[in-house]
Amino acid sequence: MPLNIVEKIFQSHLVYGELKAGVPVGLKVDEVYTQDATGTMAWLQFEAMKIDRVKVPVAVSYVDHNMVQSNYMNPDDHAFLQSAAKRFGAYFSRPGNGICHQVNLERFATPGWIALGTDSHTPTNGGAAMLAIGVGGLDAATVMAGSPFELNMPMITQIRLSGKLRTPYVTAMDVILEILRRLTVKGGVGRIFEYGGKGVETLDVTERATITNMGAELGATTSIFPSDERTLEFLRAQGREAAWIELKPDEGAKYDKIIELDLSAIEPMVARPHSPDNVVSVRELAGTKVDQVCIGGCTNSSYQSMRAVASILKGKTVSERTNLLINPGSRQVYDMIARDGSLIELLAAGVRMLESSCGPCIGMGGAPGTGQSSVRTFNRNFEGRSGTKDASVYLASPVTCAVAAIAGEFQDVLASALNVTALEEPAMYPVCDNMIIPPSSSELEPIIKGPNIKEVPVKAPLEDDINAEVLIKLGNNITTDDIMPAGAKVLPYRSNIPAISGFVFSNIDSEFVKRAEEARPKGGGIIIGGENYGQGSSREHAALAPMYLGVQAVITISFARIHRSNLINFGILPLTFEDTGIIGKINQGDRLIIKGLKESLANGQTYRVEDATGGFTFTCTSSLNGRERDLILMGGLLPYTKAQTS
Ligand code: MIC
Ligand code: SF4
Repeated sequence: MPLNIVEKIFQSHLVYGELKAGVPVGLKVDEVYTQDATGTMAWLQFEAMKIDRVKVPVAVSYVDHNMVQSNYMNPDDHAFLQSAAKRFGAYFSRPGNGICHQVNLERFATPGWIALGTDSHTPTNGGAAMLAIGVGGLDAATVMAGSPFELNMPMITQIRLSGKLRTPYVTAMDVILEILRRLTVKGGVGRIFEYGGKGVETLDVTERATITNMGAELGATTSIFPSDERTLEFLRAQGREAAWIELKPDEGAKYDKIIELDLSAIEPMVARPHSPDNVVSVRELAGTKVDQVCIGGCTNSSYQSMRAVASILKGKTVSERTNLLINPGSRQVYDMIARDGSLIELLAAGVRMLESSCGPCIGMGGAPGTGQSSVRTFNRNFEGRSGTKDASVYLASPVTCAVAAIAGEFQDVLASALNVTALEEPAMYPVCDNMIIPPSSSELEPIIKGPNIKEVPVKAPLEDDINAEVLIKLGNNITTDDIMPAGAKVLPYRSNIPAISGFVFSNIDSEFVKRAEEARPKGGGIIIGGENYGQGSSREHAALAPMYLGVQAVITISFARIHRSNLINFGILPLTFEDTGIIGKINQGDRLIIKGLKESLANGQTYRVEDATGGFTFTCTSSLNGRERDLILMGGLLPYTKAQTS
């Protein structure tokens, strides 16, 4: 049977299951990587499993998010991660070396391999034909401990590219913004996007990586490009030619759906506040004032992008009403713009250069002023994520951003006379891995834990009844940033669940935590959500902290993939409404009673829910597979793994 690329990779890594959409499959994983904001939990959980060394061929621990060192907490986390990497046999990418996805693409991405990363933008590596999936920290820890990775086989959609981008005006960022405009933030749920068609060869690996990076915003499990001559060029330029294999779909390979996209018809696009799918053409925004511009991050940090920006800014000055911040995604890219003189051009134009880290993308510095607008080459513009609640954040390409920075407002990029150096893939990147500490051979390394690093809390096994209060009722597309905010104030508590729990829903409802704490001794709480609940980041804190606050179940219309897994991993029951019409009748503060949970879990997964306050009943369902059912029964993945290994 002819296979597509995704099926080929799944087939060669299959431990159990069948390649049929919706069926659970177990996969052998080649690489696991973590970043600091999610990695401390992952490595604490790995430590709790009492395994000596990681059992995957490659494990890498990156430090890129929590870089502002306003007190001891973030540097303590970095020291912990470095010591854990040494102790357990992982590479350690030191702070300053760059953002995990950019560095992984440069130094580790391998066509045909499977990678898991504790960050939702792990699919960036799909630009180099690696099947790379974002997961929660506990899933990563379990796989590093030797388990296969289990997921329900996604549907595979082909995006068939034709034509050629109108470079330098139109870039890969505009391609993914156009796809988001068409498909929305729910369009990829349960799917993998495989790119194909003649247009593929017109894009180099870093352009492909921009597209697969932001496939995360479609809700997709991952996105992947073929491995071809362009992939070989990239790997050769990174000194990693030996990692190349050709990877193409077989003639006649099947997809559940095919979407046609003509690259030559795409124009410069912008996502408006506060969602990455709120996309319009930049023409429609021409003249809108821009107070801040940020370029870089893990979506648009290639050398080619930085060079294009520098050439637009050369000899000009950033508008006096605008601040321009640049965080190149890796030290390699920084190195290149320093060597070729771009850095001088940027500084001379008035750019504020930041270190190679996530920075303003996650509210670690670079917050806009009150009510200001910020246009960024990043991938998310959720309300409040920039660190400023009433800021208006837009997402656009590096070219659109550079033009806006000079003008102090959006400009019709296609109509501007740009002096852009459009670059081809460099023949050789300056490869230097001195900031990546290789796995040590010592198993006796001490693990360093600062006072802010606390034990991971564990839930008790499932009881037969839930009798809990509706703590909050929410709409559609609630993000994990809404549930568990990030930013310079909250992120340093990522290793301290009791402390970070104090911030759950704090951007939406400052009374939530108080209500949850009051409800905890009285049976705990329930969250009511809408469609695509938990979209966005992979942070398991958005499940772990509510669990710590006594949340027993979340009832929604539908869940985003990673968050659903995280809820199950921490023993919170994910339920969906059978009839969504009932949602209007449920109120915050209502007492919901669900009896006979174990019986329902074993037989049919249908639950009768009594709203004791409203005096009515309704039905919910769950769609847990066998393993997920066991996890819920035992209180989550940690107790489950302990039971299996003891
Ligand atoms: C993000 O972009 O939201 C993050 C911060 O990188 C997260 C991970 C985290 O919350 O630590 C992600 O994308 O998964
Ligand atoms: Fe970092 Fe932003 Fe990329 Fe997340 S999306 S990994 S915060 S640069």
